[in-house]
Amino acid sequence: MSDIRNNWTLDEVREIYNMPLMELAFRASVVHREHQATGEVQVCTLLSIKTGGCPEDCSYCPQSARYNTEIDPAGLLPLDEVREAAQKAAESGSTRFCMGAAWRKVRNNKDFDQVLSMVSEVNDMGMEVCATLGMLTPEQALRLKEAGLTAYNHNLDTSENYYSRIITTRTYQDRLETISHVQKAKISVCSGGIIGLGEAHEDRLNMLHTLATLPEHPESVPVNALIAVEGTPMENQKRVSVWEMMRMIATARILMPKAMVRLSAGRVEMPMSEQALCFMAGANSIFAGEKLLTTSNNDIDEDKEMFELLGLKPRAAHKTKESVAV
Ligand code: SAM
Ligand code: DTB
Ligand code: SF4
Repeated sequence: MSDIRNNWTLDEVREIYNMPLMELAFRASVVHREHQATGEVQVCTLLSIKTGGCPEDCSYCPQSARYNTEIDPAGLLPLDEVREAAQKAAESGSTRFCMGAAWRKVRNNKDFDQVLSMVSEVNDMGMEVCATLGMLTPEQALRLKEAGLTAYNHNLDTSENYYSRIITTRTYQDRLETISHVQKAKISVCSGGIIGLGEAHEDRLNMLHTLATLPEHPESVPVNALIAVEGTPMENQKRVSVWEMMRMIATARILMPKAMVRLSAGRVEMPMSEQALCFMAGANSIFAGEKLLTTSNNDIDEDKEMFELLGLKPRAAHKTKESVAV
């Protein structure tokens, strides 16, 4: 049985990442069998609870106020709409509901109180609850935990070296600090990145090295392929290939055997055969539902058909007793 290690060296990560692809995928598959329920895929649904108008300059993001994209900025959604969306997601088989806000950081105001109510309502429905709201203080992380938050998404996005080429309004260290606050509050960390931003292979493997040497591995690792949105500085980037996605997913699986590795943004562009290759390489989670945050996602019926065809089944919600409402 392969060990869970937090002391991977960069050389080891590089060696794994650069293996011949078929060998890499096979090894990842072996690790997957040892540590995960094969055939089970976690199905998550996203909802943008506050859209657009973000002060940050993340060059991939259609929600940054600095770029001219087709997003209509909108304030925080009312609780009713969130409840309805979560109900619908649960009915269609999702077990994790993830709420995203286009904020730089959380502020202690009425909006945050309302987000806490959203978290607690979704938790009461028996779903795993995730949020992605930007930077958090240790106290805010504790309040989210108390409200029943299962996981917090905060992506590293790329390597420390390449970070300032993509985002200038915050640092890698800011990102790592929020992740640490989340871990200290005993909330599961969801953290991964995006490929296709013009980064080198060395940046990709450096990011995976950072994730795999955190004090605790993230509970989930989303691997996003850039969605090149018109109006953003990344609009002309070339689409990443399935081979690049497989390499990221398989390396993440080997480095972090217990993590849910999520085939995230970019899935909408992939035929079933390409998605199957990603599952074989160790992916075991997806975002389902009409939309990601602002961009369109795979058709729900096609996803159902794919699960049947590949013999996959949705994973049940995994919740600790104390976070399940009675
Ligand atoms: N504002 C918060 C933050 O940045 O942490 C939460 C929302 S933000 C939209 C969440 C994540 O979505 C980003 O970290 C990034 O990884 C991903 N994302 C945003 N735009 C994307 C795009 N065009 N293609 C792929 N992933 C994207
Ligand atoms: C993640 O890693 N990918 C999701 C979720 N975490 C928040 C977001 C993808 C966003 C894609 C662009 C959009 O729909 O706006
Ligand atoms: Fe804002 Fe998050 Fe988009 Fe960056 S990724 S612009 S912080 S919403």
